[in-house]
Amino acid sequence: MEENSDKIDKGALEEALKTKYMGRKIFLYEQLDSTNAQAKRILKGETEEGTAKGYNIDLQMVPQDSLHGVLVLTEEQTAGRGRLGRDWSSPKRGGIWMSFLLKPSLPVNSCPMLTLVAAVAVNAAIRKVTGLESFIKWPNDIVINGKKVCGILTEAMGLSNEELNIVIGIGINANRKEFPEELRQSATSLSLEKGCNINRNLLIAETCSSLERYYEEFEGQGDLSLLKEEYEKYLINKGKQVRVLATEGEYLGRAIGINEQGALMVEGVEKEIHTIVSGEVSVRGVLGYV
Ligand code: BTX
Repeated sequence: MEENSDKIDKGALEEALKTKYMGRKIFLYEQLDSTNAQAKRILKGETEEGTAKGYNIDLQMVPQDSLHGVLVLTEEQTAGRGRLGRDWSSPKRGGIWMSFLLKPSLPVNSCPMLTLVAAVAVNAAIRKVTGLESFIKWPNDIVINGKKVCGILTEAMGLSNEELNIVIGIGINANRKEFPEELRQSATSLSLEKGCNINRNLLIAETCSSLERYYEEFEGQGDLSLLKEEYEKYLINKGKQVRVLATEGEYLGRAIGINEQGALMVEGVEKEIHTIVSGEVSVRGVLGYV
């Protein structure tokens, strides 16, 4: 494993890529507000307005039909976003802040499942490239030793099935060594866990491969039935007591797995089964984050 890969390098990345379309067109920037926001601008053909600071290696208008699999990458985000308007800390270098643009042949209501597809894919890529024992915290986090190493934000654009576009934003704390005070208890990085820097170019390329593979399984099936086993194998919550934080209140239960649509199944104190749909609620461990 390379000790000191301090820059995302488009050449190295392309050399390592083994995909048909995922990440085959790369937009790489020194700094952006948010790769999800930039992916949407690319989709709308607004990129030449210069909203992104820094350099852009491959800035050209892209025909709409070739946008499937486009990868937007940056070394730093000034306004990285999490779910529900939360912030995502994305300092310069050290991280992998990226978004994939997809034009799925699936109905709009299947979009939330893509977050789980991406989680399986990133988890597999992290395990393969680093050898670290990462797990999935439902629905969208990758954790190592109980701390968050990656978050995923999936957004849909276009209201009809024909116009549907998806942006999958993935933030991985790769080689960063420090976190702001408020994240120290809950966040970690691959390099802190591994004890050495990891090769970000290899991890990005491997994420492209694994996302393409799992995405095709998902698209062929239209739900998560082919990925459920793999997702549950690495689901850190599985079999554990969880606290479900819903708008109507908080309750305890035991996470038993997911269904084919990606909802978390939680068994309540009276053995009743709750089907928890992502976006509506948060799930925590009884004593802490996982
Ligand atoms: P989330 O809403 O599940 O998690 C956001 C929460 O995670 C924050 O409120 C904070 O507590 C914590 N947090 C913030 N930054 C970090 C970090 N770097 N590491 C660990 N914990 C953190 C998760 O949302 C979805 C994040 C997606 C980020 C990617 S980066 C590329 C793309 N562009 C963009 O703007 N967002 C996505």
